[in-house]
Amino acid sequence: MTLFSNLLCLALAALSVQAQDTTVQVQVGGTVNERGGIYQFTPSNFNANNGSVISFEFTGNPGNHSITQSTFSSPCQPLSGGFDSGWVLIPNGGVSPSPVWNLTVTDDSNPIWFFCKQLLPTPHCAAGMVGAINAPTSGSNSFDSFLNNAESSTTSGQQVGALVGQGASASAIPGPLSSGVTLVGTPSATPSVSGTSTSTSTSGTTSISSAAYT
Ligand SMILES: *[C@@H]1O[C@H](CO)[C@@H](O)[C@H](O)[C@H]1NC(C)=O
Ligand SMILES: *[C@@H]1O[C@H](CO)[C@@H](O)[C@H](O)[C@H]1NC(C)=O
Ligand SMILES: *[C@@H]1O[C@H](CO)[C@@H](O)[C@H](O)[C@H]1NC(C)=O
Ligand SMILES: [Cu+2]
Repeated sequence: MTLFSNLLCLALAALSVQAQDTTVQVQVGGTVNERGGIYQFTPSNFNANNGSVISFEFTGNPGNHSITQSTFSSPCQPLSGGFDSGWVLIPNGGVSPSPVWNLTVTDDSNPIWFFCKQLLPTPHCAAGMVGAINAPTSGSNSFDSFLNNAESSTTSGQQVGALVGQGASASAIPGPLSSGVTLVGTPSATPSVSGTSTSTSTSGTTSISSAAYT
């Protein structure tokens, strides 16, 4: 190898190391006129290496959404011991800056499935508000199959989860919770061991003028 190609190899190695810790920005919720409408994560199907941060931005307004871990076979049921952001209400017109929830991938060897557990005014999961990290690109457990499962779901669970999930974890609740933003069902710091968490703690005391999320 020449000196030049050695240097090139070193530079490429440095680049590929850097590429392992990426940030993926995902918009939570949309608007009526957007392709896909209100009930969506954008992007909803992507890959992220171990150590990558998924930055969920609560931009959809008005919106009252969650990022809640589920499983391939039960897309609209919170996974016991799974991650959960809680419901974050964004008033009509949005807020600046939008609240963000940072989720770090801690195991990229298995797919990570998630959904929005909001039921108002209609279950968002069955409306297609689901997402996947590191899902197979094809086959019986691809993202498209997961989405189909979600869209034919007749029930949607609402258990409160934790910051720490399976294969991905957050170290903080969504923030900032500026004026007009409300967080309901604050996730616990550690995973729950049973599937039926009884935690109903809430935080965020600011109220908004519109009573319900339409
Ligand atoms: C992923 O990274 C975490 C630290 O963020 C580390 O604890 C874990 O062992 C890593 N897992 C793999 C499979 O590399
Ligand atoms: C999310 O991560 C970004 C980049 O590190 C940081 O600036 C921001 O404060 C984090 N937000 C929360 C709520 O943890
Ligand atoms: C947001 O959704 C949660 C869960 O459905 C609900 O408890 C809360 O009242 C909603 N917030 C508003 C302002 O509608
Ligand atoms: Cu939603």
